[in-house]
Parts: sequence; C-alpha cells; structure tokens
Amino acid sequence: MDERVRPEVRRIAEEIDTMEIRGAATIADAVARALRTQAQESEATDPEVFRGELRAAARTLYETRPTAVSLPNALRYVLRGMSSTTVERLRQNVVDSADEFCARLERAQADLGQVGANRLRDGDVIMTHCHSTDALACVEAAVEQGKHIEAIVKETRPRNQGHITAKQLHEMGVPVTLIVDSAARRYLNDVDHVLVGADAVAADGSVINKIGTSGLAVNARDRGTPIMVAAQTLKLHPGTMTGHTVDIEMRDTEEILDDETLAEIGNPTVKNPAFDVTPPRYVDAIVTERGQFPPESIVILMRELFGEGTTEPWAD
Ligand code: RUB
Repeated sequence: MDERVRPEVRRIAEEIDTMEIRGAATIADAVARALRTQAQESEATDPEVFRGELRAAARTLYETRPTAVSLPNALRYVLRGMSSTTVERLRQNVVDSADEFCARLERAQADLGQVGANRLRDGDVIMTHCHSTDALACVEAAVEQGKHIEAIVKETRPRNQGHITAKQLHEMGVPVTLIVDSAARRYLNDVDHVLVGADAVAADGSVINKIGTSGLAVNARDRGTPIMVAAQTLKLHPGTMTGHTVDIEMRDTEEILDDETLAEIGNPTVKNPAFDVTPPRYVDAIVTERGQFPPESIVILMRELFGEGTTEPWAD
C-alpha cells in the first residue's frame, strides 16, 4: 500500500473491495468523497507532491473493483483540471469538484427516476435483479406519482443483494414477492417490466450488470416482457468507444461455498463471476437522466459527453 494514501482513503478502498460499499453509483459517490478527504488531509507544500498523492489515492481506489465504470468516471471528474500552481488552489479544485460530482450524481438519479417512472403504469408489476439505486429511483418516482407498483424480487445469489431491494421496496410501500433466481422464468408471465441497473453500458449498447442479468433478459424477450435498464450517464463506458472491453470481476469462491463443503463434494473447480454482458438486442430502453434511449443509439450520447478520448488520472 502506498504510504502517501491517507488512512481514511484506504478504509474506503477496503470497504469497496469487501463490498460493504457496493453498487455502481454508491461506489462513485464514495471514491469522490475519498479524493476530497485525501486533498483536505494532505500535508504537501509542493504542487507536484500534492498531485502525486492524489494520483496514488486514485490508483488505490481504482484497483478495488474492475467492472463498475462509474468508479474511474468519478476519479476522472474529480481530478480533471489539476493544473493550478499552488497547493491551496489545487486542494480547493479537488474539494469543489468532489462536491459538484456528488451533487450531480444525486440530481441525475432523481431526474432519471422521473424519466423511468413514465414507463411504469398504475398497477404494473416489475421484476428486479440485484440492488440498483438507479432502478429503485424509477419505482420511487412512480409511487410518488400515486401509481400502485408491485415487485417480484430475485434474491441474487451468491450475495443476496435482492434482500436489500426487497427491504427498500417495502419501505416505499411496494408489495414484494421474493423468489430464488432460478424461478425467474416461471414468474415472467406475471410481470410488465424487467427493471435492472447497470455497472457499465458499452458503446454498442451492451449492458454490463450483475451476473444473471443476461439470462433474465433472454428469458424476458422470449416471453415478450420489456427490459428496462436504469443507468445514469455516469455508467457510460468511454473506453468502449475505442474498442476496449469491460473487465468482468471474478470474486472469491468462498462467497458460494466454504472450504469444508467444497472438500465434501470432491473439490470441483468453482467460478464466481460478478457480472455479465447483456447484448443490446435484449434491451428495450436505457433510461438516463438525459432521457431514454434505445441501446443502439447510446453511443451518440457517449460522444457528446466524453468526446473520443479520456485521460487517466491514476497513471503516473
Ligand atoms: C451491483 C449491481 C447493480 C449496479 C447498479 O453489483 O450490479 O445493479 O451496480 O447499481 P454489486 P446502482 O453488488 O456487486 O456492487 O444503480 O446503485 O448504481
């Protein structure tokens, strides 16, 4: 671990790694705040030393989890324009950018919620996978509009993020039916929308989200159930415009079963990918704070927001 990185930043990195802080938008918010802390607590007197510390902090945060593009997008936003010649000005830049980023994130989610709510009608039943604050913002806005929404919630093995979704929907007054993941197809006939979030959206409109999303989308398409992805523009992956692919995180197999059980069943190889890729043809709409888009046209929005190139603030 780089000694220049403040203990609070290391703690946040550790909590992202162990998933106490999880979900793409929440991770982005946490890393922006972490950079703010690094800037505030820095004792550097030389601007180059200060910049080096911020890069080291950004690298520590960047190396926690590879798939949610909101993480590098947050780092890029907060560390853009680090060209001032005094430490005090640089510090203020980082603090202001981090505050602006967190406020924009909150506003984007609220705006996206309004856009998504327009797709939901009174009496609709949704099916969810994992736990997405962007997806739940759509339900919350629909409920606030006075619509009655019901939810079928997939538990989302192995980490059971569906439990968080069930709890938050219950708190909104939405009746919830919890099902095991493998029961999803059985209940798709009772559902008006599949509603999921995204960790990243690629330039071709592919959606990278919790493992199991792609199978759910294929089944939903087979049953004629629309698939709606709630993803604020922070989830758009600029690198995919120039041909980069999205790295799919492989997590510890202990999340699936312990060593004792593993030995009992003959030590098979166990794989635990955290995310998968849903091709654009299985997605009906990507709902962002800038409106809703067919997946194939998301690249137009990406070009407008990012241009063709990006810089990497964690690189020395
Ligand atoms: C979370 C997950 C969520 C997206 C979107 O995975 O796949 O659907 O991150 O969430 P994990 P949000 O639990 O492994 O982090 O809409 O809150 O950004």
